[in-house]
Amino acid sequence: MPVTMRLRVGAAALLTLATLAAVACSAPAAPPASGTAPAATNPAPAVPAPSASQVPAGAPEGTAKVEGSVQRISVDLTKGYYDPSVIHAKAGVPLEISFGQGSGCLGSVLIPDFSVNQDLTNGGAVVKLPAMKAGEYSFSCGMRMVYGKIVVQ
Ligand SMILES: [Cu+2]
Repeated sequence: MPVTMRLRVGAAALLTLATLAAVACSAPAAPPASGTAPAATNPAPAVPAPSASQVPAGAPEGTAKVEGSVQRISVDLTKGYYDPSVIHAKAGVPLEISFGQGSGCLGSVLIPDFSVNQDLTNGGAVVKLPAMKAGEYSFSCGMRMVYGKIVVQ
């Protein structure tokens, strides 16, 4: 019996830690149980739209520049999000994205469709993607908290 007790206490402590971690990660979680909502950094829109692509509306956009047989674009991370967050690119042309230095939350970038998991903490990195078909390809920070997408046309 005492073992069971200890396990229960341990599980409760883990749950508390998980809750704290979720709050620290700032992703909008379950609505607060009681009336007073915690102060949010950004006032949340009245109707949050959970969509496949989690790039916020009005996020900065940019278009990759075709240079010979590749297209290139630079993405700045110094503001705590991807600038641009929406990258417009041409189908059928390899794309090189030059991600700037990232730290903390933005210390790595994931592009699941191309199995990219790139560290950005040593001055950033150039991620080379193959020629793509038309479509949308999302990318995010390592914790999947900050999102961007590549829109290929
Ligand atoms: Cu993150």
